[in-house]
Amino acid sequence: MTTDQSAIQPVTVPNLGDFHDVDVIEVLVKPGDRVEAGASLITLETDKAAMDVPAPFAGTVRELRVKTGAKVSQGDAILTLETAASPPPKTQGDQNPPPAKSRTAPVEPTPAQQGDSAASQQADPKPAEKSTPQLVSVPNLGDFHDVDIIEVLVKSGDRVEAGASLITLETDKAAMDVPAPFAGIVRELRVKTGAKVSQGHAIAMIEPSADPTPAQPRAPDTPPPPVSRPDTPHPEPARPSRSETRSNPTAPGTGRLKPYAGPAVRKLARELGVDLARLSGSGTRGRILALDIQTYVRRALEHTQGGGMLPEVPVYDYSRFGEIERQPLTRIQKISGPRLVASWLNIPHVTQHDQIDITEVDALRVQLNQGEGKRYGIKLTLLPFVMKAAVQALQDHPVVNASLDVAQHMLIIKKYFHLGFAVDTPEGLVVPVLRDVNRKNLWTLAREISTLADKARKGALTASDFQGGCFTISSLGGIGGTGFTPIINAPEVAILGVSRAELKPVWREGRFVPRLLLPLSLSYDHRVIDGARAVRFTRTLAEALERYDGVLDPPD
Ligand code: CAO
Repeated sequence: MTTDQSAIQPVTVPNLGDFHDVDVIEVLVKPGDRVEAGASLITLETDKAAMDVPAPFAGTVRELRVKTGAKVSQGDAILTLETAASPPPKTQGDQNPPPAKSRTAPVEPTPAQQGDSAASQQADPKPAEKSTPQLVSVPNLGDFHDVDIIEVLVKSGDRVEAGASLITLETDKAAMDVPAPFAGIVRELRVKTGAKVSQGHAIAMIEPSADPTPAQPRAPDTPPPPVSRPDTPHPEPARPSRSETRSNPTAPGTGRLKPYAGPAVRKLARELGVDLARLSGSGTRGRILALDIQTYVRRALEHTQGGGMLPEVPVYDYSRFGEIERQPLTRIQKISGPRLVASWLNIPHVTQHDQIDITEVDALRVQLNQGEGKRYGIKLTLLPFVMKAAVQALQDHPVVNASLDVAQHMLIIKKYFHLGFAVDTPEGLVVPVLRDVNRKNLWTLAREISTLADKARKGALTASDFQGGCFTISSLGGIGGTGFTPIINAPEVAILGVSRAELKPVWREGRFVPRLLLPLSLSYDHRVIDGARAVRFTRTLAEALERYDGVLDPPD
């Protein structure tokens, strides 16, 4: 649907010189996108070069007629552009616009047309003078002057093919390469990274080669197309039109490694401080795409958050010292590893050890197991008792039932009591969450612990089973040990480690008496909890177990 002020124009593939059936490696726009004149629409690639096809005029993309992976030749439909009707689109050589092409497609300048302009700005590669160095200068840059050179891609002595990028220029709107207008050897460089150049500025003296590489995507007898449409009145393409030599692994002719990426991608890399040489491109023939940079940055961040800024632990070839077996980490280990590292590195951990006299409460536990336990078919271990006591301590010390919002300088205190508990599974450690422990009695807790632990060992826990925890208990008492340093299950602020209860002689009223002592290890976030609070917390927990009446109280 068009208004009388607008028209829908087809845009087709321009003259590609000797090339036919060229791969479309990227479609850069979609229906509905508004594009400026000169904005790249698609990227084409031969085995020697990649080039963007620019929008011949500003407009809104209405219908796409190509797909990534398609092969196109001159005249093939790319898309239709709806444009405000009146002004004819600017074309190459806009100072003298060819009237016949003003509004009909193909209206974009062909590479040959573009090259004409470039040729006028650059050396004329006269074969007869191939041994005489020719001056190559900056082509027409449209409205741009004093443009930054952000990269000099060749050095004196380099052999370059026609179309190989010599320098990369960058304005605040676009990045563009200046290609070699002919093949040859760089005899003298006349620019440096950081310099500012305008049209006509000398770039290099290049001695034309006796054996120019013919297979460049350019029209015969013209230099490769300029990198950005020099006469585009508003050269603000998101991805500027350009021609680019393929440069992976080696930029043709330059004899040096140069990442294979377009100027827009290179610009993005520069902005993010990414060294493109470290990336492998996922595009056709290894071309580096913006997505590759995003993925690289994301991984780098994850790595950093996981300790990447620390000196790395070396990995040796251990087989030099004896027989080894390589065992892949389990899925759970792969997930939990970075989280443990994040917690360990981000939280200043302190571990407070204590021991609790559970002689009476354990006797009660045995008694309950022999009575109701048998009737219900449930066996009480110490864990549900510890959970109930932990809730009492959390209620008395709310800062322990909290999470820290570092950015907002806030402590978020939770009024609910969902406790995580570590379960040892063949695949690794998992921490399901038992909800509303304050509202459940010992038997319910024992049953739910058993159900969740079974689920965990079968790998059947769902996402909701892991969510919402306030405080974690890691009980190794069934296995042994006298104390350990549990790692806080961030973003919680404390974790309680429980070791094996042991019968020990305790001095009481002038004599040693045998008492069952349960070792506890509370690791806490020292930004939130100080040592006195931590000891008070474990003391409250101890008293709740020692008095055990509270533990058996009916649920809240
Ligand atoms: N002291 C002495 N005995 C203890 C005890 C303690 N602190 N805790 C448990 N026991 C006893 C139990 O009473 C039970 O005895 P019986 O076999 O005589 O009945 C036995 O040890 C085994 O208990 P359990 O471990 O099966 O049950 P639980 O409720 O104590 O624990 C669960 C359940 C799921 C937490 C536990 O099985 C588990 O997986 N623990 C591992 C946690 C872990 O790996 N933490 C590491 C974190 S840091 O890497």
